[in-house]
Amino acid sequence: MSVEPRSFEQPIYVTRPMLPEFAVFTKHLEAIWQSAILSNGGPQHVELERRLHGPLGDGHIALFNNGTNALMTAVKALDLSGEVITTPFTFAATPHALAWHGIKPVFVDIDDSTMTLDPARIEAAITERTTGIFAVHVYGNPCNVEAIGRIAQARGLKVLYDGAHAFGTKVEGQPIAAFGDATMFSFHATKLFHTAEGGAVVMNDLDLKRRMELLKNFGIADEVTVRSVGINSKMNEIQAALGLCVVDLVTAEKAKRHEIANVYRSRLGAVPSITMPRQQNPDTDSLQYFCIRIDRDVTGISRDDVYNQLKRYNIFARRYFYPLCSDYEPYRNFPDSAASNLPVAHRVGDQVLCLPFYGALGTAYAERISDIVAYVVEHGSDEVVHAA
Ligand code: T4K
Repeated sequence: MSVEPRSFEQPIYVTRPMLPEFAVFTKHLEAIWQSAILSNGGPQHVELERRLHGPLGDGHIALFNNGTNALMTAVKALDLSGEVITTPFTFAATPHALAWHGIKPVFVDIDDSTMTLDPARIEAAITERTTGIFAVHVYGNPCNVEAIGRIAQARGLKVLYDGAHAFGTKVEGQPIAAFGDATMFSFHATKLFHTAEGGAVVMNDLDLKRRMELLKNFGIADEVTVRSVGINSKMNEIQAALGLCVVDLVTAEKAKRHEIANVYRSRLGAVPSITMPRQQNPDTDSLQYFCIRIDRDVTGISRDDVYNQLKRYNIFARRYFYPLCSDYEPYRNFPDSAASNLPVAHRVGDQVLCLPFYGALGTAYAERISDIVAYVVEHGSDEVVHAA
């Protein structure tokens, strides 16, 4: 392509939250106002928990005020301690949920195709202090749950999954939360399904669910009994009400995202140096992000060149997840954080670029974005002269 595409007049972000009709939301608000129940497991909370069994499966669901508190509560409820094996290719919340409890995250390299924890490298990282495996379904790509489950069982380890991006993901017909001891889902505004801020943990063990409920409410068992050192990480009624409105929109949103993915796929699939994510199926994948990879070795154009040039066209793509968590200040001096221990994660972290991906973007904008990405890759890091 030799004619330079036009810039966008307005900034285009990596995502925009799905919002229900305002009147639909205010109907729920009216009910909340009438009841004067604003938190602590009120009717909206109860109803949302019930509705989420559809996308999240039959496990026990505990709702939270955000995904990070959900993870921190799960780490405590699972009684993890010492060292826990995890991935460096994730959001800060993953290792922080361990370190906050004084647990050492042990970073293990990822698989190049799924970008999730590589089971072949887990065994070598297990020590007598290891109590669990904490893997992430990155972008909603399922981890190798069978292999991780086998290792955990053989070595007596707990398995916690960070499924922040995996709302509705299925593996061989089973909801992703069927695997491991517990799975966290984030309901942040940037997620496919959201409650502005929020999250959930899904688990199969009823005792674990009871512990989670206790811990998220100060450890209070009843008016006169505080059983454990808990925190306050409860989802409130306004969050739950928003969730009840948004959950009805998810299927249509996924269909729109699928069309956008097809546009990106068809327009960018043949661009040298760009690798597409695997084809996603709206029935079994979350369609949370559309993340391409740009291999500098092919054309000399780096991911950062493209990322920076896109901003000049008013496109704010994101480098999820760069830098790696193992390079963050609290973790970078760990022996396992050495780049030589994490070569795949470093390569992937240097290549990924999440393109704008949300239903309201529309296919016409996705076409324009694709043309700009292709143009930028073709013209490299040269100073691009912008059309008005
Ligand atoms: N584990 C993993 C693997 C995660 O990815 C995350 C969160 C967590 C755990 C923790 O879950 P939570 O505690 O957050 O529930 C965002 C989100 O804040 C974060 O939830 C998410 N992962 C992470 C991948 O992305 P930022 O710093 O990139 O977000 P921000 O504010 O730059 O938003 C990105 C774009 O989205 C903006 O440019 C515009 C748009 N946006 C954002 C918000 C908040 C909107 O249009 N409306 C909005 O309200 O972290």
